[in-house]
Amino acid sequence: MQLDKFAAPGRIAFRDGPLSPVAVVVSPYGSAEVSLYGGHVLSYRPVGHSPVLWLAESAKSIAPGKAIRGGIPVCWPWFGAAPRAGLPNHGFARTQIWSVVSTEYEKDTTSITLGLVPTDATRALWPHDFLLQLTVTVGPALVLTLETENTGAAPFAITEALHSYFRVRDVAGVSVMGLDGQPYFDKAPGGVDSVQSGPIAFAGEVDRIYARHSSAAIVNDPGVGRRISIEKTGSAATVVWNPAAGKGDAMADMAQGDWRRFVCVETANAGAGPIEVAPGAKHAVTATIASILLDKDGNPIKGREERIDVPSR
Ligand code: TA6
Repeated sequence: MQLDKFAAPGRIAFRDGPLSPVAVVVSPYGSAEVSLYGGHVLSYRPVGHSPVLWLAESAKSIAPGKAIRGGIPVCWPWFGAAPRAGLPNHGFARTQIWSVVSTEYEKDTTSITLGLVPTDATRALWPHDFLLQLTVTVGPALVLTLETENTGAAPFAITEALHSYFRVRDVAGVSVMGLDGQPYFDKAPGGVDSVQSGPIAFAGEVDRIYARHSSAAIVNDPGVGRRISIEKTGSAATVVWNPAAGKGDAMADMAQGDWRRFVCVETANAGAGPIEVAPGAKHAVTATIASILLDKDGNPIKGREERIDVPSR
């Protein structure tokens, strides 16, 4: 693919990645990297903050067909276990090469839109015509919009997630707020229905689908001294995951102890009925991710966004 026409000095560049080019997206407020392999956000760093996303070392030498561990995998057209045997967990979007549709920048924001369309390989897995587009915008926050369009003649149904891995100092000290009182399905003990009481803590494996949670969640990380807020639209569910030592240390694409370094808070449509997309119709889900620094008493430091000078029009 000819990428030069999508580059803009100081705002959008492309570097080589292990399986595809990686877009480097820069705005006055921060930067992000997006791999065309998987339409996968690898990193996000607001100016003056430490990295917001956790990414495994194994991402540097990812093998074709394998999903990158960390960052923001796109789980689509299904979340979790495959609808029939032999199909990949979390769908196929995260292991396909996407193309660049467009890039643009304004004074405060820089965006890239990637697209995925059917191939013989995707039709063998899921026999539908679609246009899937991911727009990543770096501004005062990181905004991801995943838009599904049914370009075929028959309806189809999807589940999906922006499977965000947030980087934390030590998961043991982290809590996730905003889900108090929400019913959830707990996969960790083998599939139990429960109700959240207070913030989510990570004393062991957590693998939960909050299937009726369409509002914001906050990752509170006193270790780093910040909160990460995740606001969303078009998402009926939030998934929260950390594998803890037992499963985490057994995962081939993570180093020992890596499980301590992240929590996944996923903007999803999963766990309840799937989203039906009629021929010609579109469905969009948006996640807005912001990093908020805390003072020594744990209170948000307001009005402390830092900026850098970048080329403007
Ligand atoms: O979102 C949580 C989850 O579905 C967990 O059950 C866990 O398996 C995780 O995703 C990672 O899945 P992956 O296919 O990337 O290994």
